Amino acid sequence: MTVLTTAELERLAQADDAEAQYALAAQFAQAQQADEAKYWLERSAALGHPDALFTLAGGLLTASEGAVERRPEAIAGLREAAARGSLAALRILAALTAAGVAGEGGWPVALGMLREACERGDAAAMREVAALLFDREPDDEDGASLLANAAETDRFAAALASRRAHRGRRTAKSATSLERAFTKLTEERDEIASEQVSLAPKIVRFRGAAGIDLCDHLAVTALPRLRRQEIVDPRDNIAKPHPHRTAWGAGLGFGFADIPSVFASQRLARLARLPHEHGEALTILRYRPGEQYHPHHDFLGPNDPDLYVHGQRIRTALLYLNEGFIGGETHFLAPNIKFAGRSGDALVFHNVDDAGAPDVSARHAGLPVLRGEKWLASLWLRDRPFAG
Ligand SMILES: O=C(O)CCC(=O)C(=O)O
Repeated sequence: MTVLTTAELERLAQADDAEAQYALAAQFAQAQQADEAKYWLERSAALGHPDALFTLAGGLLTASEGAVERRPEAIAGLREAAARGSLAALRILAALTAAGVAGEGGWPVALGMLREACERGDAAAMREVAALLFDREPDDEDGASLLANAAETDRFAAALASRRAHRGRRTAKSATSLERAFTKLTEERDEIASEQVSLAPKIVRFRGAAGIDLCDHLAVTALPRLRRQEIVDPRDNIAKPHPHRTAWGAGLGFGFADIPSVFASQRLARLARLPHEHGEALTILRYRPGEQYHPHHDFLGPNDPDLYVHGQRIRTALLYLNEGFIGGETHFLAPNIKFAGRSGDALVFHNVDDAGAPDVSARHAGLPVLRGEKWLASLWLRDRPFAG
């Protein structure tokens, strides 16, 4: 492989070589020269470079400001990137379609896109399909084969396969049938049984709400994006790190959503008996020893401006992604209820009473982890569709 010098790249980029423009943009981005990176990315995208189109669209989806307003533009960019061959764009479009924010068709259309990505050899798409198949049947042969294929080139798939091996589950190549795999994904599922834990506050537990492979998928893919969690400072409404909330987490907003995270978040919304559109971004949390979430309410107080913008946070759904750690229970203070979920268990609680008023009895904490790591997916749900 010939490695071009920056001067050679610049000469080619000036001569409208889209590949060189994209490579130059990457060099500037790495050197933290954001304006130059943006300039070359935009020129490369204007010439139809699929990765440049994808990077620009992804940037719009994850922007800290204006992401909602510019979502249609981002989706149009993803569509163009996908049409020009970006499988990453096709995969995100599948997730956004399943989430109902990128056109009509929902899951059937989303699965069609994911299947196309698999047919075109996309390892990440194969890994995502495997997570859904294992959620139905942990020993699914097509899932095992897709994950084994994906693990050859995809580091997340390799990590997931090794976790499966650790649990004594096979991940081996066999004759995969995408037709059979995708047919299984459209079959009806049994309802997940619920158990009332408490009436005041209203807390409901669901055993085995998600398969362990799906839980692992959420944790493993979130790992590189974890950052210290923050709390909104009521004095200036700016989120900041705070000693009351020391876990690390990653919000899976639309720019970071994938098919398994949309699937998990829709399942949690269903268990909470609210439309998925009411959910905020699913957040993956990791607590290491000593980390905790001090006692707090999830409802928004009357002085919180967000209450008037996005509505009340009426329910919380937690999915426990692992087990085996010591400490770290979810603790409701009065009545005194401590909950240590097993991998795949979910807990749903109401933050408001039947009249919609804040329910102070739902005050809860994530107790400090004493040994090991606790992994959790958390979904806060509003009283109206959450605009993001
Ligand atoms: O970590 C826990 O068990 C509780 C998490 C929590 O309090 C929340 O997400 O609101």
